[in-house]
Amino acid sequence: MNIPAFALFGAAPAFESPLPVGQLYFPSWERYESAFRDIFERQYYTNQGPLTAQLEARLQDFLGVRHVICVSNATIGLMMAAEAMQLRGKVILPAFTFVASAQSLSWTGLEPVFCDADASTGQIDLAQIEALIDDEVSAIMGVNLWGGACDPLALEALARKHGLQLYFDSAHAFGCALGDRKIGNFGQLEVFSFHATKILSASEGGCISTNDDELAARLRNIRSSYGAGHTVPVVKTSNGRMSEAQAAIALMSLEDFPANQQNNAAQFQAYADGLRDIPGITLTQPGGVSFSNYQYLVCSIDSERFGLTRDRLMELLKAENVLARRYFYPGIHRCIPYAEQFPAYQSRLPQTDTLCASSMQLPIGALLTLEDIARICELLARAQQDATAIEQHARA
Ligand code: T4K
Repeated sequence: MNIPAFALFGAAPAFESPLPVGQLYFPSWERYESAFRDIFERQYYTNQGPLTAQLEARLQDFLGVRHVICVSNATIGLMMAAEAMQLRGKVILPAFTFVASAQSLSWTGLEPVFCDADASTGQIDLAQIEALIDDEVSAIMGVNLWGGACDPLALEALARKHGLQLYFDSAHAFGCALGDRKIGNFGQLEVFSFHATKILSASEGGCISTNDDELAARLRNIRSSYGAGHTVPVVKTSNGRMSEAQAAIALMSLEDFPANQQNNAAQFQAYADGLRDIPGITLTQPGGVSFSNYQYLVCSIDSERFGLTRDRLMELLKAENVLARRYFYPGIHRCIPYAEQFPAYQSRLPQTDTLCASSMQLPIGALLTLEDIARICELLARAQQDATAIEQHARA
């Protein structure tokens, strides 16, 4: 049998340099330099400076929300949120999310209650939440995944029915909307990430949005151990402040958001066209929203139909310099400390386990062109056609 013509077996890689997943949209060096010169001339670098204040005002406008509290990253934002909401006991959240969602609860002395996911969307399975509610549960944390949403309206109704608090980890959902209501306006508050891999980037950063004045005042006091300037007493403070350097990048990124969203949408469509006829690979559409940021390109691999496992395919792509990733892996219920603390979840979350075994994230964002995407899809089509030979040679 001929050796399949892939870099894994010695051919030249399809791409000269690595194509990472992650948005990585950054302003030009000239814009960056000019913004930083201003900061240095002002000699005011952090502690709620003028750029942070401007960013908060612009984000309030953009999201159509009463308060935005900028923070140093979304992980801190989630920890601050649980404290500000004065949650007690247990909080229900999906197991199919980034570990920071659950870790924010552990930091605040709360117990995560893991809910299974919907197999086709990856979002929390709404039908399974009610069975998890008991007297110790004080809140639900919805997670809006991959530029889609986890049906926030249905979650609001469910939380109301059971007298539970509700908030959202919207790290993936900046700029998404449901009709004329932007993500950022649901539940008591929402937390966004401005990590470099996200569409709105401060390199590191994030924000919390809320329409609740009291909660906003508490969050501002929790954000800073000093200098918050408000009068709402809180038990714990921290340092979740955003620096002026972060705010400067985020302001430029917000300006660029419409163009970057359009670029993502075009890239997503190019993947949809290129993957449509390949057996065993299904693109996950960002459902539950009327407007998506298309921040992630996630597909699921059916190894029977494709002919290769997801992990073999990732190995093949990596050799071609396409840095595909598992997303998420493993499910939080299998991560330390939860696997040891709550072993019963190992057999209770079959859809999460299936998603963890089959989901694959492909590059989308600033570093790619539509031609690159056509080449990635072509590689995937060839991999599917040559699957038997690839598997035999890889094993050998
Ligand atoms: N909730 C959810 C649902 C989340 O997904 C996240 C984070 C959070 C909460 C917490 O948000 P933050 O506290 O981070 O604001 C990444 C990101 O660090 C993280 O933001 C993201 N979600 C998580 C799912 O992924 P890593 O460690 O897997 O990414 P990393 O650094 O390996 O980057 C991905 C790819 O991009 C790599 O191929 C390398 C490349 N890259 C990355 C960076 C940062 C670059 O080429 N340049 C860069 O500057 O966590």
